[in-house]
Amino acid sequence: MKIKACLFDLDGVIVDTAKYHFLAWKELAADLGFEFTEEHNERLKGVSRMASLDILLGIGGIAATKEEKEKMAESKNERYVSLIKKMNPDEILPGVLDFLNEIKDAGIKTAIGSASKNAPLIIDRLQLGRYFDAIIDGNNVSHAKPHPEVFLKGAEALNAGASECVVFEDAVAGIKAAVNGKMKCIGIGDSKVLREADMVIPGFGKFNLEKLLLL
Ligand code: B16
Ligand code: MG
Repeated sequence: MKIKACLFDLDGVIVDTAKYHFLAWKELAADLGFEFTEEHNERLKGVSRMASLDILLGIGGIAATKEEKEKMAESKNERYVSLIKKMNPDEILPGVLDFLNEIKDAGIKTAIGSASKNAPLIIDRLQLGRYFDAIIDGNNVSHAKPHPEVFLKGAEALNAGASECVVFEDAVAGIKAAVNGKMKCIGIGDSKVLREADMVIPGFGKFNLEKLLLL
């Protein structure tokens, strides 16, 4: 295929922010009087903030009004932001920078396609701004993954057609979003979980442009 653009999910692909989400959700759950485990946290990957809160409240068996939920989400986000503010470029996942440099040199356009409303702050903390031609995140979309909106907007911003894009995703909902957008998709993680991806890699460590072009 002719690749004009690569669209990258953020958490789990470029950086592991799931550990910070976990700490912040765990504190909220403790305030509410129940334990939130790492296993529970797996269910929140790639899921929007409010949908994540609904899952967490379901685990705790807690009912809340819309106003209460908004306060809880705000307090979780304050904790989360205080953690990600301390991030630095050393936290970029292995192989990511080499791969970004390689595809930029080859003239391939790049965009972030993330559910996170904090994506601009994270990109700034990681000093990755110059590597991305567009950032589409939770602030720019009205439909969460598996709806393809975030990737379709990314393609549009890069002036690329869906058939010219490759999506990099770590979450099942994100892979489905790429499939729904009729885009090729490379899963980051376990091929038994990310079944709908066109190719699955454990990370960018041993990945390069030559392998991308095999798609
Ligand atoms: P925020 P991604 C997602 O990022 C995370 O995987 C998910 O756990 C989080 O709830 C979501 O962003 C929203 O994040 O609360 O910062 O808006 O994987 O889509 O880059
Ligand atoms: Mg992700």
